[in-house]
Amino acid sequence: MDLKALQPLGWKPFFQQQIALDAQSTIPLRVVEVHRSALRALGADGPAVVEFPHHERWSESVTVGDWVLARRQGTQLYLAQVLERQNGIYRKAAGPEVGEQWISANLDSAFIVMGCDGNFNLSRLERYLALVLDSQIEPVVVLTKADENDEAELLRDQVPQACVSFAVDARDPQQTAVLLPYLGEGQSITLMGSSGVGKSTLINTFLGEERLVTRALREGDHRGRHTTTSRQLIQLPTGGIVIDTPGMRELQLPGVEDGLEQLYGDIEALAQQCRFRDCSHGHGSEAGCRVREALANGELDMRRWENYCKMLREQAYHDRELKSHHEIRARRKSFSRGVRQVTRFKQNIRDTSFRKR
Ligand SMILES: Nc1nc2c(ncn2[C@@H]2O[C@H](COP(=O)(O)OP(=O)(O)OP(=O)(O)O)[C@@H](O)[C@H]2O)c(=O)[nH]1
Ligand SMILES: [Mg+2]
Ligand SMILES: [Zn+2]
Repeated sequence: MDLKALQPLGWKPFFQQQIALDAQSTIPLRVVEVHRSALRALGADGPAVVEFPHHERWSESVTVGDWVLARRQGTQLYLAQVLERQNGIYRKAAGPEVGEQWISANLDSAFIVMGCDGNFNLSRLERYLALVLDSQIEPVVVLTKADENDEAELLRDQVPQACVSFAVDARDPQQTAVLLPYLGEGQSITLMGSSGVGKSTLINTFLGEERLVTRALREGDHRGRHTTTSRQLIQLPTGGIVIDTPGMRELQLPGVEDGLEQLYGDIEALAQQCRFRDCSHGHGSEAGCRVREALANGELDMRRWENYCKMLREQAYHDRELKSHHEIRARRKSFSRGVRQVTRFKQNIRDTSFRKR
């Protein structure tokens, strides 16, 4: 098996370790697109179609960017195994379904794409950041349509300091060249963001051709219409591997406590400094509450604080929803951090939201 030939597709020692020495009969492939009964994939010998064995519902356990092992039977390839993911992004399943839905797997970075044309929203950006940081993937904030807003750089100034960010015209290869360091050989990237922000446009610019369908200008701001309808992995001339995704109308967060901790560590520290032991740091908190003090003197931004509280409440709701459906599973990460310490403050916020319902 020529595993070197897989490196441009993002093959790493992490996957290598999972292959048994006697696995000569299976073929490693990277998932490009998942369909109901089969998937499209790329391997050392180019593109391939891999069928799902008919008695199993594979389409739920495999996602774009996964590495799989396939077995040849006659002229067909059949899925034999999905290799453990190094990381992945998933979200709370949309609609009445309870659970989590994988979006993409095995990534080096995630481009969070927002348009400077009115799509830019800091609270939504923080939701995406919490999700991406939680997955231990490097977030890269890409503000598109910089050509439509003279103050694009001012929007960029609002992006949390710790994140790299760029403001570009997604159609202009000279401007998008700043993103090339993320698109080198074997590097995997996903693009996420609302519909119409220019995710597919960016990929076309990287490709140097109009390969992906983008929203026609005459359709204007057609709300609710997604131009890209399914997730797909694409190899770039620069050697990078990008996953295009359909725009999300609403990002429902799964469990992202690690991500929140990374994004709002300063707030959690402030809350811990509060001298009142059972403080909820809410509007009615006693004078002397450390968080209220920071909000009053401008040390802490009210919008950011409220967005953080909102996400914490969602975490509590999501946990209970999963529990009530007996669906709490071991978190599907290879780097489980064990039982996390829940601060008294977080517990308070949870208790408050319990009472509300
Ligand atoms: N002026 C300008 N237009 C842009 C830019 N980026 C994208 N567009 C336009 O915005 C529209 C939407 O772009 P798409 O690439 O289809 O958006 P998308 O994010 O892939 O949308 P979905 O596939 O629905 O999720 C197209 O008409 C693009 O030409 C930009 O940086 N500047
Ligand atoms: Mg698209
Ligand atoms: Zn307090």
